[in-house]
Formats: sequence, C-alpha cells, structure tokens
Amino acid sequence: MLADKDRIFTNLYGYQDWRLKAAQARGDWDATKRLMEVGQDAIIEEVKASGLRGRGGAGFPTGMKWSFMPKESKDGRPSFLVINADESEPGSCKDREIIRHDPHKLIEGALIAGYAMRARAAYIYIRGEYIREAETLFSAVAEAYAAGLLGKNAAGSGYDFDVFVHRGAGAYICGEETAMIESLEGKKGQPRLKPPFPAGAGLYGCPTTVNNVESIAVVPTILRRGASWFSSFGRENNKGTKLFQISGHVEKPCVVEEAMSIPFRELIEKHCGGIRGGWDNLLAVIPGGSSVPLVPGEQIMDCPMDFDGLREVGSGLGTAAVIVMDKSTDIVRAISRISYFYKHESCGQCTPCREGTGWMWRVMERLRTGDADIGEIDMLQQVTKQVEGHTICALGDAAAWPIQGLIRHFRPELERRIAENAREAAE
Ligand code: L3W
Ligand code: SF4
Repeated sequence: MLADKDRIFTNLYGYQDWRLKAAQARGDWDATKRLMEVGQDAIIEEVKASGLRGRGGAGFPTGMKWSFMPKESKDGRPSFLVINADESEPGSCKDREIIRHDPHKLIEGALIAGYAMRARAAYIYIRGEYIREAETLFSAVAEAYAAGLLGKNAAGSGYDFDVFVHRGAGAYICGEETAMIESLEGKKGQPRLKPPFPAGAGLYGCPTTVNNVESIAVVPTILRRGASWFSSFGRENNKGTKLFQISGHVEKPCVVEEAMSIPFRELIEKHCGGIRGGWDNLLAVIPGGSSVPLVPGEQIMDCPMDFDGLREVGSGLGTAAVIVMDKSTDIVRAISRISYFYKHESCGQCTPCREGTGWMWRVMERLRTGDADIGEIDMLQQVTKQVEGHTICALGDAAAWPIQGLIRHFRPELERRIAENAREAAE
C-alpha cells in the first residue's frame, strides 16, 4: 500500500483548506522559480524520465507529447496549453477531487508545464456540470494572480504566463481534445481529423498540447521529488502513483491515490472494504471508465491495475474509473445503458458513429428483453467491428468495445434471454 509520505494529493479528501495559504503550507508553490530555473528542456527530460503517461485515458507518454511542441515560434504564433477538466467519462471523478481540494497543484503544474512547452497561456476547460468546482478554480486562479504567481513574471521566474478557466456546456464529446479546441474557439464541439495533431495546429491554429488535470497536477511534485522517486512506483512502462476511482458494489466506494500496478484484489480490500456480499459475489468489473470492455470477476482478481495488466485481460486502464458489479447486476441492461450514453453523446459528424451507435443501442435493448433473433448476437458483433476504427474520434471505439466485451464474456446470458423469451411467447 502506498505510504502517506508518498501521496502527491495530500488534501484529496478536503480535510484541510484548499486556499493558497494552506496549499503553500502543504508545499505547493514552494520555490517554483527554482524548479523552472533548470530550463525548459531539462523539465521535459525529467518528466520523460519519470515515466508519466497521460492520465486522461489514452496513456500517451507526457514528456514525449511535450517534446512535440516547437522550440521557436513560427510566424510569431504563440503556443498554448489546454488542460482537459471536462471529466465526463461515466465512472470518472478524480479530476473533480483535485479541483475541489488541491487546485493549486493544478495551477502550479500549469505554469511549469506551460513554461516547459514555451506556452503563452493555459486554458482549463472544465465541464459545465462542475459548478462549485469551477467557482473554486476561478478563486484559486485569482489568488495566484494576486500573489504574483501568475501573469507577468509569474512566480518571479521572469516568464509571463496566464491561466484562463473556461466552462463547458455539458457535451461529453468536448472531452475529446480537438472537439475541446473547437469549443474553446467558440464553435460547436466536433472532433477534427488527426493529423495534424494539436502540437502542429491546435487552438486558433497554434501549437497546442492538451493534457488531463491529473497529468498536470502531478508535475510539480515529480520535479520536487525527482523522476526516480515517481518511477519507483509501479512497474516498467506503468510508472508512478495514480488516482483510482472505485464505484459500484464495494463496501466503501472511494477515490484513492495508490501505486500504479497494485493488484485489483488488494486495491479493493485495502481501500473499499471488499466486495459487497464477499468475493464470491463479484460478477464483473469495468476497470477504466465506461469506454473500456468489462472483465469477468475471476479474470481480474490478481490483475495489476495498470496499462499493460488490463490490456492483457482484454480491457484497459482508461481513466482508472473502476466500476464494480456484483451478481445482483443485470449486466445486459448495464451495457445497454452505456450504449444509450454513446448514442446520446455522438456528435453525429461521421456515419458509422451517428448511425451505428443508435443501431447498437436498439439491438442491445432487444437483447436485454430477449426479444431478438439468436443471429442478432453475431450481427451486433459485426456492427461493432464496422464502427470500431472507422470514425474520426475514439467515441466510435468507445461505443463498440463495451458491447464486444459483453458478447465475449456473457454470450450464454444473451442466448438464455432469447431462449426464455421465445419459450414464454410459445406458451
Ligand atoms: C503528436 C503523434 N501527438 C498521439 C497525442 C494526441 C493525444 C494523445 C493520445 O483518446 C482515450 C480514448 C477514450 N503526434 C501523436 C500525438 N498523440 N499520437 O497523444 O492520443 P489518442 O488518439 O491515443 O487518444 P485520445 O483521442 O486522446 C483518449 C479513453 O481515453 N477514455 C476516456 C476518456 C474520458 C476522459 C474523462 O472523462 N476525463 O478522459 C477511457 O478509456 O476512449 O481512447 O493528445 O494528440 N503522432
Ligand atoms: Fe463525432 Fe462519433 Fe465521429 Fe467522434 S466518432 S467525430 S463523436 S460522430
């Protein structure tokens, strides 16, 4: 279990004040100028050495992403950092806790990351439903300006840097990085084709890096304690500490910072008081937010909770939103509800997603009630393959994968419902 002294988010539960004075007493904003003095390239190298991978779902190496940003401005164009606080993935609620209780870690991280990438400003895009969190963030940013930590000569570093907070309006798709950029520009939030990646042409056509809240908020501590400290947690390719958000049928749902790669059973035993009704009652787990396939209980027990471990069991770490389902769960209904979510949130600009998500949801509903033909299970599987990989953004994949997981692991349950429905109809 991660020792208290190794926790980055020391106010995760809000036992202390989030405001600047209290944050400084916990070590935030301590000699930030000195952290920056090592130079922009040295900061990027340190983040690379730490092994930090993006905490928003895709796990792209953070230092490498930063290194794609230009060192010299082309045609006088500024560079930007965009921080993705549009936390909308069902099951995910970690960025909310950071903003509620440790906002200065994020703001200090924004300055350091922005400086490393030679960015002129950071835009924090926060989901519209996070009303109180946005208020906290606005106040924390104002405090930082008032204390000279942002703006001209930020934190005495000689570097000018602004932070703007922008509220979203309730669309899940605005969490996709290029849709977020469109939305920030005042347009409808629809993903762009990549490439070009944002580092080449992002916000207002300028070089831009989009990073998740957690990815940015851990940076000051990584620099203070050193890359080797951060990389001492987890295992090769899966380094650091990580916020896990455990919901569903555990005794005590929680958000907790743990070492990456902690085995599933240990995570649940130590922090959630076990599975409701005991381990024999575990049915399945969605380990990374609704976009990743479910894993049957018996296959995840000893699985290291990291990018590689969860890939080996046919799923993914995603945002580390661990949704636990016990045997009381109607698993077909649960996945059908997730299908409805993706149908509802599709931005509609590409046909396989716009049409496919509605199709998949309607077939899922028929399978839920059993009012389907047995051949529709394979047909649904084929439809998911037509959607997966054939769309502009990852929402199409995210809609396909949970259904593929259901068919892979729970086909007998689907067949049972169809047979039962047919039997009842015949009676
Ligand atoms: C430059 C290249 N940049 C990749 C950058 C790219 C992006 C990052 C990852 O989806 C996942 C999705 C959801 N040159 C580059 C490059 N990049 N190649 O690296 O890119 P990518 O395309 O792998 O992922 P993505 O489109 O950012 C994110 C999954 O996360 N997810 C849910 C997310 C929900 C939240 C939330 O609510 N907070 O994050 C859960 O699994 O399905 O697969 O920056 O530009 N050659
Ligand atoms: Fe929009 Fe779906 Fe296409 Fe993404 S995959 S761009 S959400 S229609």
